[in-house]
Amino acid sequence: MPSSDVEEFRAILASSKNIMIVSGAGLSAASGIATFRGQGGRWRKYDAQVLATLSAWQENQSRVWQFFHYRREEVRPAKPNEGHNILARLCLPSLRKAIAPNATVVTHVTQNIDGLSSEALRTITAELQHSQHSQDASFTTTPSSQPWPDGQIIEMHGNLFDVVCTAHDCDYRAKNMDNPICPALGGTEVIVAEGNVEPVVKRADLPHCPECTQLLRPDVVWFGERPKRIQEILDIANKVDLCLVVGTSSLVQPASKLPERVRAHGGKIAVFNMEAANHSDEADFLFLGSCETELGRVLG
Ligand code: BJW
Ligand code: ZN
Repeated sequence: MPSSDVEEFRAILASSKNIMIVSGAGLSAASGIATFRGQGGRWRKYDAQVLATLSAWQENQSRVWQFFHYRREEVRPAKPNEGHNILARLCLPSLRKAIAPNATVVTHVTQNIDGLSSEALRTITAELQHSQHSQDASFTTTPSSQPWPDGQIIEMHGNLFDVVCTAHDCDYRAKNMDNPICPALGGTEVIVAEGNVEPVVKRADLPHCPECTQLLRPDVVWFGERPKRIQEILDIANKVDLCLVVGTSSLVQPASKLPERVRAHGGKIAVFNMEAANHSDEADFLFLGSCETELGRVLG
């Protein structure tokens, strides 16, 4: 049975050299973002899981773009919560010294596409730079471009504000913060569309590539697609001696398999979740409760 002994956990944390955090939608719940499988895991009459597929996209690009436009507008005003902030502090050497003095690398692999973990890290780093803590001052967070060990946050399922061209012979990919992303989607986020009545946005009015004019899609990872930087993530998991699994149902591969990989070479697993989730009985530690409060209580 997993332990919930805080002192025992802190001793493991203090001796760990390589630490990995694997987070999911529960981490952003306190920021007002709906989880995938909990209450709010539906949009209009659709299951979010069904819309996060290539076949949903192929069947109805207007609907899938409206879903992602809705989620961009949900996330836009959201702010990182205490859970994001605590994990960001764990990623920064000068701020983790007291609790993880032996850690040389802490990598946060998030399944979330809301960008809030990166925002927390950026904000705390800027505060550090401002107060001239030179040890961390060279740290920058350009999330998806930095190789390990410097890129401490990996958004393995992409980011809501990234777009990619769907043309096979075009490699256009960009950050897009436009509000709305195109005029035709503006306002569709407030339409509930009961029954079969839903707005149809013509293909020509959806976001298009500025380089080749083909359709753009959100640069997120749908079922059946290869997660971002997956080889790098697997290499990290092969080396870490402590893995914190935070706010994820651990139902989606390959994220759900990362703890198993850590355990295979003797690494420890600590789960932080509102309730016992998939695989949590195999963990070394289980801290039940909301992660924004439990992370603070347990990590100190
Ligand atoms: C709190 C809390 C609080 C709440 N505090 N806790 C059979 C057929 C077809 C495919 C497969 C198959 N079997 C396996 C597969 C593979 C498939 C898969 O796993 N499917 C399963 C569902 C069966 N996986 C894939 O296809 C992946 N790709 C892949 O495997 O490629 C092959 C490959 C592997 C390795 C190397 C190379 C190649 C891709 C998966 C992509 C997932 N995409 C989505 C959508 C992203 C875009 C979008 O958001 O729209 O990602 S699906 C969705 O699930 C989203 C999430 O990131 C992901 C995980 O969800 P998460 O974060 O765990 O959220 P919830 O809602 O499930 O859980 C929230 C948890 O928080 C709960 O436990 C709560 O209790 C808790 N909680 N409040 C603490 N305050
Ligand atoms: Zn293009």
